[in-house]
Amino acid sequence: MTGPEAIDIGGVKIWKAALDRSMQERLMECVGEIAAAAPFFHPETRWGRKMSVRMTSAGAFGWVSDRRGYRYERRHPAGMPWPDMPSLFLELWDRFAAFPRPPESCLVNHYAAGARMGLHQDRDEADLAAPVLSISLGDDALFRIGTERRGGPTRSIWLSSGDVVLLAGAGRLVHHGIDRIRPGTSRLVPWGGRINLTMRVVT
Ligand code: MD6
Ligand code: FE
Repeated sequence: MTGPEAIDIGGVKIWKAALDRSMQERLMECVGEIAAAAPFFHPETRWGRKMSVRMTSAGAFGWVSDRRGYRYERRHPAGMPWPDMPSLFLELWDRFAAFPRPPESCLVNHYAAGARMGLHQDRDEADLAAPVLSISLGDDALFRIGTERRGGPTRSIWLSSGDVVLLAGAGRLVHHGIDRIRPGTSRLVPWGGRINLTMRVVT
């Protein structure tokens, strides 16, 4: 049961307002526990620039970036293993991604005012047939969706707290990014700003 019909933009499925406030609060409790065990950090790019988004992860693998480039790792940059994937995240995976393999990583992104994420493809995973599921929590964000080809036309849609996005099938490799958030549009996130959860099969 996924709830109301999904919007389809270039193969990307978007369920607006799919998660109610109490589910959003339960997800934020999970995020608080993950961040307590594996603190948010500002990854550095290969070129030595700090990303504006802060990140941490849960599950067997986490996404990291530093001077050596970006990749999945079994440990947080500070050395601890990533916290377990919360069972609530697995339930959402079954409900929206409906893919036979469970997610091995949940990347947790925090956007404070001014943070953004450039257009990119998610293609660091070994099995590109496995979908990527994304959950938005907190402040509204302007999500840009392009095409599989770099430099193709793009469309933008505002994502709000409780919206669910699925990159699967024809939409799995489209370029996408966050142009900006609208600070103060939600009070869900205790630190303010926006949290995005992305669950993936990595191996
Ligand atoms: C974000 N999302 O919403 C950035 N990736 O903050 C992503 O990069 C993303 O929404 C893969 C699948 C869905 C996504
Ligand atoms: Fe992405």
